[in-house]
Amino acid sequence: MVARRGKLIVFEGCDRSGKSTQCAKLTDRLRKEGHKAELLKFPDRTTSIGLIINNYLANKEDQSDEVIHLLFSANRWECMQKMTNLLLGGNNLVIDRYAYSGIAYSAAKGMDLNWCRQPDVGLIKPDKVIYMTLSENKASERADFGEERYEKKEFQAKVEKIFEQLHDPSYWQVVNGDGSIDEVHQDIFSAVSEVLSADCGPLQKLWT
Ligand code: FDM
Ligand code: MG
Repeated sequence: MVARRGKLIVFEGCDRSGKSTQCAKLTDRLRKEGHKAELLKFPDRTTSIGLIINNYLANKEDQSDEVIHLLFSANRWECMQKMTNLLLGGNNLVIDRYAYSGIAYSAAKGMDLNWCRQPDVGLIKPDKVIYMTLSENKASERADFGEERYEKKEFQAKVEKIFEQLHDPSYWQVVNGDGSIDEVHQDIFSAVSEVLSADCGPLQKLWT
């Protein structure tokens, strides 16, 4: 019998919504419960494309909006073979940001949303997107933004608007990130448990 494939769980949301903390907690929990799980993150700053992205985000290097958009997408494409192998090998993948961030952050600059979507058409489609929200109140209680490009309140509000446009209720789950780390984790874990026990069929391609 062929082993069941792993599930692709993507976390999305604005900066400071708690994605990275929750991704790590979910991965730990899945492992403790006996599932195979790996944590990945985009951008993957360790590749040569990722290094250019890192310099761009750190404001050390400029790129045109189109070029940086395509590099973020290429940074996902360069990981597709590895992701396919892991999933088909029965590993569940937890991913901190994916193509939706790619579109949201670029379109928030005023770029055409449809143009922004094209380079990511055909990536592996997530089985579930956990979209984390945060109320204004809670956002202001959290530590200040860092120094990276995009870490500005007004820009994040635009990004949020685009995420709302991308929201697809057929496979997105909105999780309110206002609660304590453990409360939010519990919400996420129950949503993910359902996906893990479901038969999601073969891997699918995004937006095809
Ligand atoms: N970001 C992230 C993009 O602009 N496009 C993308 O495709 C991705 C994956 O990069 F501001 C932005 C979002 C964020 C920045 O992400 C770095 P992290 O999660 O803060 O490292
Ligand atoms: Mg950041």
